[in-house]
Amino acid sequence: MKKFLAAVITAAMVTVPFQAGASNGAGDDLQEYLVQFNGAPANGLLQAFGVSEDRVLTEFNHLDVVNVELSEAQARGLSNNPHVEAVEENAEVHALGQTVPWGIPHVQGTDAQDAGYTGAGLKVAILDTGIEATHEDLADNVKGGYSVFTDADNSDPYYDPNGHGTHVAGTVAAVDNDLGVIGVAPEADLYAVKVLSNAGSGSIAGIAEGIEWSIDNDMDIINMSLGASQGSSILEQFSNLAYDEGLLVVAAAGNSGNRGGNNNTVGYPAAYDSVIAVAAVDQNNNRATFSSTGPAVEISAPGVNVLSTTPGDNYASYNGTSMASPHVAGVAAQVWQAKPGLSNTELRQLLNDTAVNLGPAHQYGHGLVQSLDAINQ
Ligand SMILES: [Ca+2]
Ligand SMILES: [Ca+2]
Repeated sequence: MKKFLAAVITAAMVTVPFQAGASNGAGDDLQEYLVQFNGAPANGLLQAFGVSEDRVLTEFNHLDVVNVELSEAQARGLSNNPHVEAVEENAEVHALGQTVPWGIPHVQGTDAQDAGYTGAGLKVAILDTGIEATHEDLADNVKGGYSVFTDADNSDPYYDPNGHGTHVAGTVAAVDNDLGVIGVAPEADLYAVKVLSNAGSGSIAGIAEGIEWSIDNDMDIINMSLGASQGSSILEQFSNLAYDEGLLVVAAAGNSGNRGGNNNTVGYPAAYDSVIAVAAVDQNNNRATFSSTGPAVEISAPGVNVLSTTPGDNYASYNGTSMASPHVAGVAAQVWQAKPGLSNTELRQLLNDTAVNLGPAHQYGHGLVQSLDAINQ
């Protein structure tokens, strides 16, 4: 006990000259610090440093810690005192904030955003299971929608219990805010065109109807993260029609690839000439083993561990060429915003020309889509 007292007195004595130098008056900038003591009575020690009681904002019970306003000199002095365990600035803590999914910078989406290209003014139709339009990270960008279904469970394009369409939409245009994720083109307009039921299935007629709606409602880009292994001449004609009308039509290549990457499995509508078939790569630019291959593969984008929006204000990572296709749709929105004079065929050519070659064309097409390189070309 005696030793303890002596120590405190020493501390107090050390402080005196220090106090003289550092004015405690109004001119001193005070800042909040968390100070942890190692057994010495906090009040006595603080007083010794010229810190009055009213500057103690919080005294904690479970740890010997106070939150206190100090000048920088006082903080320094306390931190050198043997009875003080720690002196830390009471730093501001923010909500965890927005996560940038790896695929967004991977396609230079972030670089293009930094250059001012956010997809603003571009209309992207998401032909899918719908979009949860109330989602906290999508609501600002969902501008319209349509369902090809008439039954009660599926007639609302903004109801997406399946989650597939909501996930795809987030990769295109999740909002740039302080929560959730961010899309490639965070200011593009999203349209929920529900052509797949809550169970995730649809028909040629439904997709055709969704394409027709997209043409009639002046969409710029159609994303179809869907496909069938069998073609349909009617579906091809509708795809061609959209392309002839000036829309850019992007679709998932399919998830029927094999380990060797040597089969011919690109699905429809992706395989049609009028539609861009998008293959999936991982973070190391390796083809996802599920990614369909064949001469129809046109371009590649991230499709493994893709974090995006899911119903219920949630977020999850999915795999699939379904996740790759919206990266290309988002890049297309950015590039088209930068170069509004391009036709859809010119835009498509530019995306292919500026993609980074990744390997065999039947696996990667022209390679990894790159937004800023296309913009700067
Ligand atoms: Ca966000
Ligand atoms: Ca094609």
